[in-house]
Amino acid sequence: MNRFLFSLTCSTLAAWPLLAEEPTKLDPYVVTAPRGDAPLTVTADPKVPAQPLPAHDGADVLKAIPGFSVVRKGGTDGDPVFRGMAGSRVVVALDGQCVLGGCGNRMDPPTAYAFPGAYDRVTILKGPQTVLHGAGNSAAVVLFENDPLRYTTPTASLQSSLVAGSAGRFDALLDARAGRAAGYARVNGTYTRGDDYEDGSGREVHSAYERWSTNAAVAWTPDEHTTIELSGARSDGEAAYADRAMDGVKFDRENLGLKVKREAISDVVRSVEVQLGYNYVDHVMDNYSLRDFTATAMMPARAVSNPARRTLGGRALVQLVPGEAMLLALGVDYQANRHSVRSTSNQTTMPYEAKPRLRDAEFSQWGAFGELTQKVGDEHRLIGGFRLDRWRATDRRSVVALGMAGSAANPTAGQRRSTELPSGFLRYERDLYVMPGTVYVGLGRSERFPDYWELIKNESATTVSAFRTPIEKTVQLDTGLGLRTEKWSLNASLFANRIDDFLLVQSGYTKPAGMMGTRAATITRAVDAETWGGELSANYRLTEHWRVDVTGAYTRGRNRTDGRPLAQIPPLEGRLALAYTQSSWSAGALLRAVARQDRVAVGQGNIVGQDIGTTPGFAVVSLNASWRFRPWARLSAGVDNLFNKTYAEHISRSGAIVAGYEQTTRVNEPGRTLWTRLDVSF
Ligand SMILES: [Cu+2]
Repeated sequence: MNRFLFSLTCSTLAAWPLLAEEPTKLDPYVVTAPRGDAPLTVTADPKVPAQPLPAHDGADVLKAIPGFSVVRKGGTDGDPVFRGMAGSRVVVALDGQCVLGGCGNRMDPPTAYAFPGAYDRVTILKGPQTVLHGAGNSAAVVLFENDPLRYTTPTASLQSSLVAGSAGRFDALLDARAGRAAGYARVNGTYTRGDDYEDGSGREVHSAYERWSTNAAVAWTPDEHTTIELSGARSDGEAAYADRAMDGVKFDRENLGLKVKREAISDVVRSVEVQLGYNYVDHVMDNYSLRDFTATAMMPARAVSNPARRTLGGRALVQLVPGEAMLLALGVDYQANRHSVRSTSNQTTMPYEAKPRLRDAEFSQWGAFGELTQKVGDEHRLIGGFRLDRWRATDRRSVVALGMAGSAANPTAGQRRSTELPSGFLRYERDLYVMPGTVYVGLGRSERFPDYWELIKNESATTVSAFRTPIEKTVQLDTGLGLRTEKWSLNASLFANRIDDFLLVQSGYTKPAGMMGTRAATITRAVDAETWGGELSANYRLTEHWRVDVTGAYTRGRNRTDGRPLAQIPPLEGRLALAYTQSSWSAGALLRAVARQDRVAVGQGNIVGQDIGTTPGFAVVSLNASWRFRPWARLSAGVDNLFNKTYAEHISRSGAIVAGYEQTTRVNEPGRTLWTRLDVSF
C-alpha cells in the first residue's frame, strides 16, 4: 500500500516540470453546489475541489446535490439517500455496471465501490423518468461515467491531485490518458486515508479508513465510428464504524468490462452498443482488527464474517432515428448475481478461511426497454419509455440466524420466485419563448423487486423469512422548470408519489420465542406510503466578481397504513454560498442550515437504518479559497465547520459502544476541518 502511495505521489511531483504546450485551464473555484443542466438532470464533476471536503467515496460526492443526504456510519462508506429513499430505490451504476455490495449489515453500499476520482462525470437522473438504466429506479439513477475518448493525432494527458486535511486526511489521484487514431489507453489510481476525526466537542469518532483503487482501459478504434474497449478495475480498503460492533477490513472489488460501440451506421441507425461486465465483491468484517476486542453477549469471541457477491451483467442498446425529430432507444439488459457468506463466531479456534462459502441467495433479471423522444416544432418534446423485466430469486438458506435466539429452519428454503415487472413514464417538456428555459411535467411508474437485504437479511412479521415480500410499486408525478439568463439561473423540481407496498424495515419487532418469552426481530413489512417535496437551486451574479448560490431541499413522507410519518426522511435544508471570483483566484463562504425533524417513526426505516428520535436543527459555516497560480495548476483550501459546531444528520445511525470511545446518540459529523488541495492538469 505504501509503495502504491509513494509511486502515486512521486509521479505527481515528477509531472510538475512537464509543461504542456496547450495546458488545460483549471477553474479557480471550489464547488459548493453542482448545477442542473436539463430537466430532472444534475451533473457533477467528481475531479474538482468541493466543499465540504467529501470523503473519497460515491456517497459523499452526492451530498452536495440538493435532495441527497448521507447516512453516516463512520468516516466513509455512508449510504446515499435521495428524497428520503435509500438502498436499491436509488440505482447506482459504475461505468454502466451495477455493483451491489455484499455486507448483510450494509457496510458497503454500491457507492462504497465508487472512487469518484476514477470518473469524469456523475449524473443524477431524478424520479422514475428513464428506463435506460435498469429497473426499480423509483427515486433516482446515479451514473458514475467516463467521457468517451477519441483521438485524431497522438495525444497524452495527465491529471493529478493531492489533498491533505485535518484528522490525518491524505488523498492522491493520478489519471493518465494517451491515444492516437488507432486507439487509446487510460490508467487511473486513487488513494485516500483518514484517522479518527473529532466532533465539534472534541470527542473522537471511531472512523479511520484507508481506501485505494486502480482502473485501466485499452481501446481499439479501427475506424472513426467504432470503439472496442476492454477495461478492468481493482480496489480495496478498510474502514472503522462508529455505529456497530464490527469494522470492515476488506472491501475487495475485481472488475472486468467490455464495450463495443459502432456509430453512424446509417441514416436511421445512429449507434449500436454492447456492454458486458463482471464484478466480484469480497468483503470481510470483524470485531478485533480495527478496535480493541471486547467480549459481549452477542460476540463473546473474535468473530469474522466474509460475504461475497459475484455479478454478471450486460446490455445491448440501439439508438434509432426513425423519423424527423424522433429518437428511439431500444435495448435489452441482463443482470445476475449470487451472494455467499462464510463466518465464524471464534476466529481463534475456527478460522473463517477454513470454512466453505455458503451460497444464500441468487438473483437474476432480464429486461427489454424502449425510450422515445419526439420533438414537436422547436419548443415541444414528448418523451416516453417502457420496460418489462423478468426477475427471479432463489432462497438458498437452509437455516435462518436469529442472533441471540440461535437459529431456525428456513420455511422458504430452496424456494424460487419469479415475476414480471412493468415500468414506464411519459413526460412533456417545453422550451420557453420569453427567456432560455424549460418547463416539464412527467408521470412515471416503477416496480421494484425486493433487494437482498429486504428479502434475505430480514424476517417477515409472521415467519423468520421475508422471502415472500411483495413488489414495491411507485407512481410519481415530477414537474419543474429551469431558467437561465446572463445574470442568473434557477432550477426547481417538485415531486409527489404514492407507493404501494413500500418495503418498510422495522427493528425491535416483538416475536414469541418459545419458552424464553419474546425476542426482538428486524422485519420487512409492506405498507402504503406517500412522499412529496422538491429541490430548488438558484444563482445570481451580483456584480462582475460577486456571485450568490442558493439551494434548498424538502421531503415530507407519510406511512398511510400506520397513519404515521414515513421514517428516515431528512428535514428541510438550505444552503447559501457567496463567492468572489477574479480571473485567477476566488474566495467563498458557505452556510448550510438544516431544520429540526420531529416527523419520526421510531424503529421504522429502510435497509440502512431506522428512526431513533427527533433531531434539532443546526447551521454550519464553511470558508474556501482557490488560486490558479499556473494555467495548469490550482491550489485550493477550506475550513469546513468553521465554528466547530457539534451536530449529527437526522438520518445518521446511532452511536455504538466502542472501547475507548464515548458513545453518542448519533454518529456526529466532523468538527472544524482544515483542508488543502493541489490539482495539476497537463
Ligand atoms: Cu460488513
